[in-house]
Amino acid sequence: DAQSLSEAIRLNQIGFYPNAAKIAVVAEDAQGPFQITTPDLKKVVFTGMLGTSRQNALSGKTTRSADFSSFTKPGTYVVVIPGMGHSYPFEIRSDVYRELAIGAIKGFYYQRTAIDLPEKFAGKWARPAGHPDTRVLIHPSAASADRPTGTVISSPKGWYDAGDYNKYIVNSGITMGTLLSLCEDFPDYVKKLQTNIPESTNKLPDVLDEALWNLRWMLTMQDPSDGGVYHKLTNARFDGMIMPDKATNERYVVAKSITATLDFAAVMAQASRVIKPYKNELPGLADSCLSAAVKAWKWAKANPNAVYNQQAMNSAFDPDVVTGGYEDRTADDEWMWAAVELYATTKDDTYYTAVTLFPDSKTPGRPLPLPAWPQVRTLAIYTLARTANSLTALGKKDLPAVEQHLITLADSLISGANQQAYQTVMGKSAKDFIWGSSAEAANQGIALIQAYQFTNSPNRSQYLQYALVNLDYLLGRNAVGYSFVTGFGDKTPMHPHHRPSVADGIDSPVPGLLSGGTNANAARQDKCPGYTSTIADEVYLDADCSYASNEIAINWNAPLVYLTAALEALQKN
Ligand code: 9MR
Repeated sequence: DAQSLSEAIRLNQIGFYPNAAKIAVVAEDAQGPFQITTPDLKKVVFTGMLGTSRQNALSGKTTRSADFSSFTKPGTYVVVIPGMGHSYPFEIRSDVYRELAIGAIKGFYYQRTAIDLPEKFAGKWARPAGHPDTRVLIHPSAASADRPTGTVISSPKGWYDAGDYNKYIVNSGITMGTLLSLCEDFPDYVKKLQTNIPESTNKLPDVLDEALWNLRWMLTMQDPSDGGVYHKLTNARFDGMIMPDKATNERYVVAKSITATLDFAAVMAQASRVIKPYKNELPGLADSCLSAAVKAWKWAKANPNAVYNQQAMNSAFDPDVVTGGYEDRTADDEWMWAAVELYATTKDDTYYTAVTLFPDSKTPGRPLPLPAWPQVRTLAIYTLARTANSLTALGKKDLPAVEQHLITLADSLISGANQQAYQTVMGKSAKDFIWGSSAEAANQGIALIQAYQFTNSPNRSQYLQYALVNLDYLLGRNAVGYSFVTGFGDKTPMHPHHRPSVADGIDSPVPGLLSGGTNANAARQDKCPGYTSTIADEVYLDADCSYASNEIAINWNAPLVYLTAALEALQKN
């Protein structure tokens, strides 16, 4: 009855902008009228009819939507379907995702290594520092004349990658690229996002301060003698589910790799541009970043075949290292990204001509791939678009191709989205539901925002609308009914695969972290007992052993930060 909560009514559990599309999707067969009421169900403020049915291409199940877009009055409400029940509450408000944007940035603070998180900043999730990383061993795979096996180096700061306690350059690369891009694309808006961190009182936007915590770690991962960058800083094997300060196993840096070194070059080159305005606050840092980037590029030129191969490494060296591999045998995309960032920062054409961007022989006639840790070529295209006005003639002549790439990608994303069971861009294909699918949804949203910002497509306004729709997906309008962000919404992950959240003895997990989300292959990959469905868009389990569907990771949180903050920056009410 109308008095009880119905989990079949799926909607964005945070809410909607007053003038935005507002849709709830009913995941059970239902028809007839629906209402919007106050949370106490006493006052009906809007009445509508459920729409025509849609069939879920992945499960065959029927959905119908309750469209209340024309209701614009700010307030807190629920959707009621007579005879079925009511939804979780949601808000209509002009800056309705502001707290989420701040919370998602703050998520990175909770991932910091090597610093106490006092109550003043961390609230009930206060904890002592873990992993100072001031005594890190050179693993035999990383030995050089200057730094033989067993040499002790200091490589402090940075964020924990995910639910584990290691630090990986490749994954830091795309994460930093995404956060720095937010700072570059919305420089004024990011200043308004105060996250209550130790650096909040300085002149930098908090999200940039947060990114610098990891940037300073990344700088220590470059071998000063040759410019190569170690693939990761890690334990030999994963820690147990214990607090960071209790995890004191030996740490190593392992082999330098081509992907780590090129991702590092891209990040340092972009960072150099982004922090340039803060000369007084960060004396010399922009120059240091650029020279680190150039040095890394030179190493890459001399070592193009240095792919990271953990199995080969383990058969040659001891101890075996069995933590996250971030292995990627093709570096053509990392070359593109590094080349474009170096070119955009230095305006030196030789970086631009070092790679072939147009035509991109790997994606002829196809939409560009969404950014992900092993696939960064599209980050190069975004940067050409965002720096279009300051490029040399050589880059400028390719801007029509850049625009066309962005439009082709965006059009392919919005095509058919309205027919999808949840009317989202996310989930049109079972292929969306990979490990870390929540980041796919967020990166689809970012792609749409890039096309909205940097093209003249007649579909621009739809791009922005559909970016918002993917936030609806992330916050509850999906086949499992979860808002995938810890602490944001009513039905949220309570048991993420996240060591501090498991070990801290506090019921609520650390907030502002994006669960990897639905993953068609999760049951096979993590063998956590309890999965209840094998349908691609339903394989999700809120249990801490379900690391293939319910871990958190910095490369997933970063696109959540970008999407949420960019939507807030762009809203016009
Ligand atoms: O995000 C990574 C995903 O694309 C891979 O399929 C998966 C298995 O290799 O690894 C994921 O990355 C994990 C990393 O290896 C270690 N830290 C946790 C990461 C998130 O699960």
